[in-house]
Amino acid sequence: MTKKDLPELDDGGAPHQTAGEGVETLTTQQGVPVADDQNHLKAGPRGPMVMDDFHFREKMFHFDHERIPERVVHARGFGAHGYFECTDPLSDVTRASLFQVAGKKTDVFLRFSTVAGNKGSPDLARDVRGFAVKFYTDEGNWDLVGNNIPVFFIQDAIKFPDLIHAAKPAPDRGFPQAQTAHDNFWDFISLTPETMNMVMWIMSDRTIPRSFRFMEGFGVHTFRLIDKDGKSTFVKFHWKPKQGLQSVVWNEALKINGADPDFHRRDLWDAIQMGDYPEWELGVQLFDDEFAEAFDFDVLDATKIIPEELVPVRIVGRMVLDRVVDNFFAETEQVAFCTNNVVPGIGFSNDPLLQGRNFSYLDTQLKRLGSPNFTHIPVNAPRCPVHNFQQDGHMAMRNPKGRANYEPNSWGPEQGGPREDPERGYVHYPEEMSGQKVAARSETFADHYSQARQFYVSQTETEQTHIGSALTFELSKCQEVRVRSRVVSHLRNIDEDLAKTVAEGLNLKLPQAATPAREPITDLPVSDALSILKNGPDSFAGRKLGLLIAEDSDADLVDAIQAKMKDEGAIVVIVAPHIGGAKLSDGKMQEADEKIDGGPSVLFDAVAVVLSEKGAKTLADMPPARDFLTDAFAHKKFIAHTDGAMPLFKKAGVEPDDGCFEVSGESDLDDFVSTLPDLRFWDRQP
Ligand code: HDE
Repeated sequence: MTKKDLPELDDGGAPHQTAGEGVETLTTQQGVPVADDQNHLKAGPRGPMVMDDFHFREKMFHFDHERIPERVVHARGFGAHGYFECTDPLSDVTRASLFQVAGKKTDVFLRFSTVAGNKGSPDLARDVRGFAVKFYTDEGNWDLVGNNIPVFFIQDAIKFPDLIHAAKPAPDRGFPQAQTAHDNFWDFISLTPETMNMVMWIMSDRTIPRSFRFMEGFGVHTFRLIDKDGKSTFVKFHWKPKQGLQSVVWNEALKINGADPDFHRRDLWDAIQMGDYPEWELGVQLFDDEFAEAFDFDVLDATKIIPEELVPVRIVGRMVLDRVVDNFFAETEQVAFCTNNVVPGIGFSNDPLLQGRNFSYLDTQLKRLGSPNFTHIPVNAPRCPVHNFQQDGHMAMRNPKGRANYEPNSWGPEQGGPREDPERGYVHYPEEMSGQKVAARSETFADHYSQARQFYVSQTETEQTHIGSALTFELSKCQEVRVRSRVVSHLRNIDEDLAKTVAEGLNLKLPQAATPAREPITDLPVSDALSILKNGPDSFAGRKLGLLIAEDSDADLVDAIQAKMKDEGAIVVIVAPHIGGAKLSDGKMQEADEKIDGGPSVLFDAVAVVLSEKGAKTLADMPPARDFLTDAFAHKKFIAHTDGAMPLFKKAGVEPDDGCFEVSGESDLDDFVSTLPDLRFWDRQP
């Protein structure tokens, strides 16, 4: 086919468009204009390739090398730009420049992720979410590489490769992908009691968030803040979403993965593109050596939290995400977080997990990005001056200027390059050190069950049920009875009822309790901050309503629902039997956003079924329409519906309850709308 053989299109999508009139000229990487990008160079139209074709060879060579190794963990991620604004200066405890003055803004790049799945895995896998923030401060980049859960599985970094191997697909068969519901994972867990607190968190709805926007973030480890006189204060970092906390239910998660495997990244992209910028508050828990000494657990043990009721979270700033990336690969894929990226005023503790991470992240960037010059990639480059004598290497974008690439030198201020700055420079906290060189675990890390219990008893009854069901589900996927049994033997040290529920769910004889290394504390107080449902939203803003319509649906009601949702700051997605829409009661066509089989109710936070009797009868014969309703009902969503919708309800076997609101006009909508911030009608729970 030559260019002139290509068809003319009348919608501007001409496939043979050539440069000119505002269309740039295609060039090679060398900038040479390209004349033909449809055919490679041949010896005659039907002949073999001629190797002179530098354009073809360069294009194919570049394509062949497009992939870089995906992250060994947290491969699937999604990033966005924004800013951090200091609201309550921390100058009393740190010299870090971003915390000195209220109102000071610092650019950030945030990457959310799942941990276990590969780059192409679905968003709603039950998994911990990464919450990694790069602050481009004016004294260098600070990376707070956190998760949406404040504790971790293990206490010492040396066990990380084992944990991850156990969680990832089994080496002999290469599956299962992006899930922990398999023998290897639970085998490792059951033999590693320090994971028990984390097990409670991962079996809770924290690991099936509704969206990145509705999750908390945590720095996990204890860090140090260091003031201008060198005094250190311990700190734990917290991100609190302004949008409130929200998760999906498990059956919904499974279905979302089929309906929209990109559910989370699409949600963030849409919110930012619509100008509904997600926001988090940054909070700190500050404490000193005295508190650390007196605390029931070791503050260096990343399997423990410090309850907010014990050390309150002081809000010191806000982060707003207001810009999507220009290019996914250049930014989200190439961003390189390193826990050892700290700035003056922020320091490390001796948490043995953090110490190991400080080696691992730098090392992994070299593997992934292929050069020590990964800091030259724009998303990784600091936005403050960078001067040093490091040079060369693959892909160097900047090298020392002038004559000197060593120090000391005598080439003078113009040619001699930069020098150290004892005043402004980073100084490590001069912690006293003593002791033997040992591969050992401190005795103070030995309590594995007390905080697991505290987490469990801090949940609402609904949430406790979900934890029991999740454990039963995951262990049901383990084929080895000994693995199931060993996990239940640990649960007995956490909560006897939970252990019984899971054992019954598995048809398992209740095993003996595992022998604890240290007797658990069973009366740690309830901490409301640990529950999602106790920290839900106070409005329906930023949520989605699925509005199901068909032929003859009440036009006024459709308008009224859309107007109300707009007032609430929520989004309406119109679902109809056909994507072209449906003719409403006023004879006008209402366009649809989704055809019924592409817009299942799992994608929405609540639904309205506005149907005429005729429309309902048509939909009653369509399985996806029946699923729309039965799923919304089973997932305990609030449902507004017209009387006309009843034929669909009947056919779907749904009997309206107190979570269903019959509406016939605008004035009926208030009850429904004021209930929406509750998000689910939990009383429907069987
Ligand atoms: Fe990571 N982790 N991790 N991790 N981690 C990585 O770094 C590692 C841990 C976390 O969006 C890797 O660039 C070790 C805790 C996030 O790019 C790697 C240990 C927490 C991300 C690595 C941990 C995290 C990573 C893989 C045990 C929460 C994604 C690719 C000591 C506080 C960052 C990469 C992004 C990524 C190592 C444990 C969070 C291999 C050795 C605890 C959010 O370096």
